[in-house]
Amino acid sequence: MSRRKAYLIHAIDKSVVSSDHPPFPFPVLGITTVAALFPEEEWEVEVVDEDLEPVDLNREADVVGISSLTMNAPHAYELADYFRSRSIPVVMGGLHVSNEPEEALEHCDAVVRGEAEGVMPMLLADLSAGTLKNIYHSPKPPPIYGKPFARRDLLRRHHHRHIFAAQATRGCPNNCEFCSVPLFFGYKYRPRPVQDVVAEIKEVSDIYSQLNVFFVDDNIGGTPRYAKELLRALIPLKIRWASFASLRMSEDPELLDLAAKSGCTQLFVGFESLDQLNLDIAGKSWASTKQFTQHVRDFHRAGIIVQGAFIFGHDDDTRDIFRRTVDYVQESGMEVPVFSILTPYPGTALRRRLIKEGRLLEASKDWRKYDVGQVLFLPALMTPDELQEGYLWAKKYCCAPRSIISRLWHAPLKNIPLALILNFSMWRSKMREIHAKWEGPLRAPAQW
Ligand code: B12
Ligand code: SF4
Repeated sequence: MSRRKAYLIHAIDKSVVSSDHPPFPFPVLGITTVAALFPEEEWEVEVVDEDLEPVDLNREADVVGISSLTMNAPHAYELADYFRSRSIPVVMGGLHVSNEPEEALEHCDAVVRGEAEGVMPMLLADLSAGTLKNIYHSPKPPPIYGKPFARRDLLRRHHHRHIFAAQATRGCPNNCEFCSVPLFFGYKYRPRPVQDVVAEIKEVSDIYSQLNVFFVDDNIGGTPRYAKELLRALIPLKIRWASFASLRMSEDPELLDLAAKSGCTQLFVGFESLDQLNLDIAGKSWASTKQFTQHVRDFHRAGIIVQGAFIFGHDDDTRDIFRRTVDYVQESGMEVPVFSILTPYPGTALRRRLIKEGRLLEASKDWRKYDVGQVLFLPALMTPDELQEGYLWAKKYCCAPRSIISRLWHAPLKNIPLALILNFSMWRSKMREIHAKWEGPLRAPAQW
């Protein structure tokens, strides 16, 4: 019996200028994880990542699956409309459509809300029987152990040249007001068995002399006991790795030591704001701004580069927040600052609050603007223009070669070569965004 064909698309709207994108294609894990849920004996699966190649609109398929983030949703809907007009059933999944299923169903036949693992067998059976339902939703977060592993083999070779994407845990018990992760992946860390993670990495570690792994976990140190077990198991693999971590990770010297020994080079850490009231409003009162510098020092003591994330536009932000944040990151020794504008993503408590307060702007109706670099709501203590310009100014200032050099002056010597590469490799995408949106000067306006 010939196998049926699935055409799976990681939708990217190339007309949207988002920043902070790595200068190489990212080996996406969402759509390749979904691909692995199609039994190989029944399905021939093809994956296309629009970041790298266009969708083949003439492709024959028995089903088209589309994954998209919020900013790519309108484009993903165009693709869905097109394939549907060719009478091919279209299934959509991912964070955006999970929060906006009714909107998505105007363009596709079925929406998978939440993680795909729990519902794909039923969806595929219904598809075969011609009884596809509109919505598939697993009542509980599905188990994430054992095989099948993500079908990375379906991506282009070029995807794997720079980085190997892996995931050890899903979910997050923190409840930051602006974040879409906990509602989607659950309010608890769900770790995969260490042997699964190691087996997956081992499958490729023999091919590359130096494997760079990016753990897409939201907080790699979130469950210290599990994290320590994982990191001990990673040591013999001699990889280099990076991930996201919370400030708390720096308070556990044993964890930091194991991270360094297992090859951790850099961690992306959410500082969010220099203003304690903002952290409290955002549901992050467990973090203390007074400890920020100590956290940076602790990561540095382990030889780990800090990519520090700050969000502008919190309710207690006044016009001086841009200057203060820039001064802080330049002096703190953190190697790579990452700035964004508070963004009311669907499904977040922030969005619900701003709607209740009548503060969403007209621009918020355009999903393409959800690239974390545009003002979509009325800030409390400044105008939307001030927020937009302040964000772009801060970004431009920290991107300037002389700012990079002076910032790294305060960083540990050992971190400098990689830190230079990281700063300059993101430089192009950051400058592209700045030039597309703003032509203001590098000097801060006097009123800041
Ligand atoms: C790795 C990562 C990246 C990578 C790769 C992006 C990608 N789409 O894979 C890079 C660095 C490129 C990136 C960029 C950006 N990112 Co990002 N990223 C992540 C991160 C940390 C992990 C993604 C991941 O691999 N998850 C693991 C996989 C297994 O999960 P998944 O993709 O959701 O897929 C599962 C389900 O959703 C479902 N599913 C998904 N697709 C489909 C399709 C079908 C047909 C079906 C049935 C099911 C299904 O099944 C999968 C298995 O269960 C997430 C945080 C997170 N926890 O998800 C943020 C996240 C996705 N990113 C986010 C943002 C905002 C961005 C940027 C805008 C940031 C910026 N400054 O520019 C850009 C956008 C780039 C673009 N043009 O699209 C937000 C998205 C919010 C939203 N609602 O859109 C997130 C959630 C972070 C956050 N805390 O808010 N990102
Ligand atoms: S921002 Fe990070 S710590 Fe906060 S809820 Fe989202 S994933 Fe968790």
